[in-house]
Amino acid sequence: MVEYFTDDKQKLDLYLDWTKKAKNIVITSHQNPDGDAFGSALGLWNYLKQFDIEKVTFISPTDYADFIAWMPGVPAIVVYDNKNKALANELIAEADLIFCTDFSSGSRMKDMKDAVLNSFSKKIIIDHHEQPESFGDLLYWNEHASSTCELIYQMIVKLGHESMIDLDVATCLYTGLLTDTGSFKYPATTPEVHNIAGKLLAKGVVPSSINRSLFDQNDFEKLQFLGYVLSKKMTYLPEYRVCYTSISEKELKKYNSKNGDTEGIVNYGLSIAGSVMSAIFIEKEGLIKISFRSVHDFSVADLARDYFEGGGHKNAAGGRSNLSLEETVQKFLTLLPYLKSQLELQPN
Ligand SMILES: [Mn+2]
Repeated sequence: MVEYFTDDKQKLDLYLDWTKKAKNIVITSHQNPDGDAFGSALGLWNYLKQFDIEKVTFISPTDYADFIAWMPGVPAIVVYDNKNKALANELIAEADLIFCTDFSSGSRMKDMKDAVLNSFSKKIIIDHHEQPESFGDLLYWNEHASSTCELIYQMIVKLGHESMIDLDVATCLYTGLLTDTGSFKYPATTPEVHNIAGKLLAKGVVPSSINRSLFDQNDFEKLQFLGYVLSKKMTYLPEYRVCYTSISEKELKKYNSKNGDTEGIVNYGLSIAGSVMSAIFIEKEGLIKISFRSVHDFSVADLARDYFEGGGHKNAAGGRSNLSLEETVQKFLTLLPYLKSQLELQPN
């Protein structure tokens, strides 16, 4: 099932045919949405709105953080929470087409998973994560793409719909390109990525305002929390070139930390000269959520998959653990001697 249909005219036509015939389309993305999750889902939503389709709804499996709450189309989002669950289930059950963007593993839809997987609707997955599951009818996938937004942009252009990329669509797609490439610095930042970004700027996107909306919306408390974490909670092990951070639920409460406030902290660990891998362990609702980042050829996707029930990309992955926070960190530390030779091998 692993294939691109980017290059398959027949499948692209099939996709367009399904879209045009659909009366009720549901778009969904992954839990704890990031810039690319919202960028791709809302980019698609703003694009599909221009077709003659009765209903197009973006249902987010979980609530979203403030840093993406300004994006075009956000007020129309249905969040799959207790209040909206019944309505969302009805929309999903009635849908004739469901798009899943920026994920390809059912579990990333959290509580919404069963409703989507059990729906008789056709399902199209658009994604760039490694090792996709095959729960969809069409998979528009490329693990080398910088972002799902890049894939959506290419899909729209291949269909000859470039003129339907209005400022709202462009704003959404630019947001995903920007955030998933770490502001155009990760290895997936190809000439094509900059080409697309340029095309989106020509549609009227203003990078300075998108950057400010995304990255300069901290409240003072959040910065103080960051200061606490960096000074008291982060450990660097030069012998392994590894940085790790752990945050307990108690600490999150003490600093009144909101959903999304811990986003990006893991990247500080990679900013240390010589560092190859950074990990953050966060205790939340009795579970330990883990984010990994790495540079060069050291794959945190393998590490997450093999030991922490997760996965992702080579240089950015996530996982989880049912052990306590201390036990999870211990488990991670006991793995390091086995990873040492690979970590040492990486250039500076
Ligand atoms: Mn993505």
